[in-house]
Amino acid sequence: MMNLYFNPRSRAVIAKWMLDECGAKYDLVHIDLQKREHKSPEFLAINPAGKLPALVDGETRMFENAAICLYLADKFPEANLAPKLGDPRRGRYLSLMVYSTSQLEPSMGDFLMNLETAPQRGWTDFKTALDAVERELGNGPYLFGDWFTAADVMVGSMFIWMRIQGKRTGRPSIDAYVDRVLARPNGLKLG
Ligand SMILES: N[C@@H](CCC(=O)N[C@@H](CS)C(=O)NCC(=O)O)C(=O)O
Repeated sequence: MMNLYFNPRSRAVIAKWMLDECGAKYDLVHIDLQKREHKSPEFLAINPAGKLPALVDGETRMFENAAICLYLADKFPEANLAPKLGDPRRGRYLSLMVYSTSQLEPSMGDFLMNLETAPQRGWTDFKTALDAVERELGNGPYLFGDWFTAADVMVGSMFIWMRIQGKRTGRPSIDAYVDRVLARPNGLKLG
């Protein structure tokens, strides 16, 4: 059985959403952030960054949502959430997975905290990130057309995070996309 180290008020909800999309069986290990259980030596042995989520699957330990989602999509091929090895769409899929956390997440963080994004950073300003997502989404409904993939879990959850903070992007195609991913039966819920 897999263990997801979890707190409902953390980004661990992203990995949980992915597990549910996969139809995986797993146990939640509740981490009390107030008690700083995520900084304990036991937890740091799983995730040296001391952040949620973390996933343990037998001998495999994982941290970072993007890595966890990539791992789960490959572990549950029957859920059909990722282009397989050799599929030409795989490159764009891997790029979007990494982009979601390396550029979209920090640029959104800058925006939400009213920080300027210096061009020397490894990510763009949020307006440029929105342009990029709009372009990749095209007419949708998902990032790979009709096909819902793990890339929608990662990219979608970033915008759901923004909704939870009470903010919308103001880009009609992205806001409609967020409504769509929020409507998934196994998906994240606001509030
Ligand atoms: N990029 C990481 C972000 C993880 C992260 O920032 N987790 C936050 C919760 S939302 C955390 O554990 N914060 C507690 C802390 O840093 O003390 C991921 O996607 O896994």
